[in-house]
This record gives sequence, C-alpha cells and structure tokens, in this order.
Amino acid sequence: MGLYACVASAVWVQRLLELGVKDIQLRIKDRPALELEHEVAKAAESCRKAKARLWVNDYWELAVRYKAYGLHVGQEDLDRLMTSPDLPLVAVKNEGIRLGISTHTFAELGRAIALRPSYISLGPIFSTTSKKVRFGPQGLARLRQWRHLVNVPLVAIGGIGLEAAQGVRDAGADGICVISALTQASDVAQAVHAWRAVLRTGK
Ligand code: 3NM
Repeated sequence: MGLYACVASAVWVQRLLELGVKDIQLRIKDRPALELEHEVAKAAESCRKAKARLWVNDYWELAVRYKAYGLHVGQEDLDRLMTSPDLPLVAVKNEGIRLGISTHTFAELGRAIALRPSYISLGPIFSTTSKKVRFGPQGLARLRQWRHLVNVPLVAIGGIGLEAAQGVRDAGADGICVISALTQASDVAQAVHAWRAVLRTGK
C-alpha cells in the first residue's frame, strides 16, 4: 500500500494526485452537508481520473453515492454503523466499497477483523497533534503484535515522520498514513517524493 495520505479537502486530494499519491483518505469534520457532498464528489472525480483510490472517512452514504474506492471508519463511526437498524455496512459491502478500520486496542482489533476489512490501521504509533486520540502512543512493539494478528494490509498512523518510516515499515506496516508530514511540509512535492522513495524500498 505504501504512502497513504489523509487530507481534509478536495483541493488537497487534487494536489497530491498530481504528485502521484495513489491512496488518499478524505477526512472532513464539521462541514455543512452540501459543502461536504461537493468535496466528496470532487475528490471522487479527481481520483477516478487519476486511477487512484479514494477512501472517504465516515460518510458511508457519500462513499456509496460517489462510488469511492473505500470507506474508512473510526471506532465511533463503526459504533453508529453497527447499531443502525438498516446495517449500512451491508450496503457498503454490497456496493463493492472496501472498508478500512482504525483500531487502538485488542478489543477493537477483534471487532475489526470480524468485519473482514480491506485494511486495518493502528494508531497513534507516536504522539500526534493532528487528532485528539484517547490513547497514548502505541509504539513499534504494538505494531509488531498487530502484524502477527492481522492478515490484511496493516496501516500505521499517528505522528509518523519520514525519519521513522523505515522503522515502521520494518515493524510490519504495509502502509503509512500521514497528515502533517505532508500537509505541514514546507515543500510538499519534495516530501511526497521522499516518502515514496522510502516506501518503494523495503517490502
Ligand atoms: N487517527 P499525523 S492518529 C487521523 O490513532 C488520525 O487512529 C489516528 O496525523 C489514530 O500524521 C491520526 O499528522 C492523526 O500524526 C494522524
């Protein structure tokens, strides 16, 4: 899977597509419904043209409507999806939309595995300021444990900078999901280039 970018707008999606990023999660919080839909529609169209994989965070109806490659859900999103009587996860799977699930604990991991996702993420590997997470850093030892338990692609997320990428890879991550390492980079093109170079090598 390699480099997996997580961004909050269709403009960022387009920018990263132009730099060759192939897995992008659109993670938008607290935007009016119409704006949100517009962003997802735009991002989906851009990814289709670029033959890249768009993962929509949380908004399963939009992921279905705009035929995103996948839906990424956190644990709270999953709680809602699983307690909704019409079981949206079934609709998502029926539409051929892949599922990616965030995990932080063994209990969460067990539930995630049961849902047969296309990838499982573990976070935060290191401390991060990009998201308020209820958990402290998991570290590479936890990532190695997950590697033994997970037989779908494993994505590491949270506080991962380029200098740590090889170690994270060696601990078993198939993909590394980043926000700030790209969106806060002084030179985004150079950052993408460097990340792709590191993640092309190794397994
Ligand atoms: N989810 P950065 S950590 C969106 O642990 C997200 O599930 C996490 O951003 C989790 O690369 C995180 O800037 C933030 O640290 C990742």
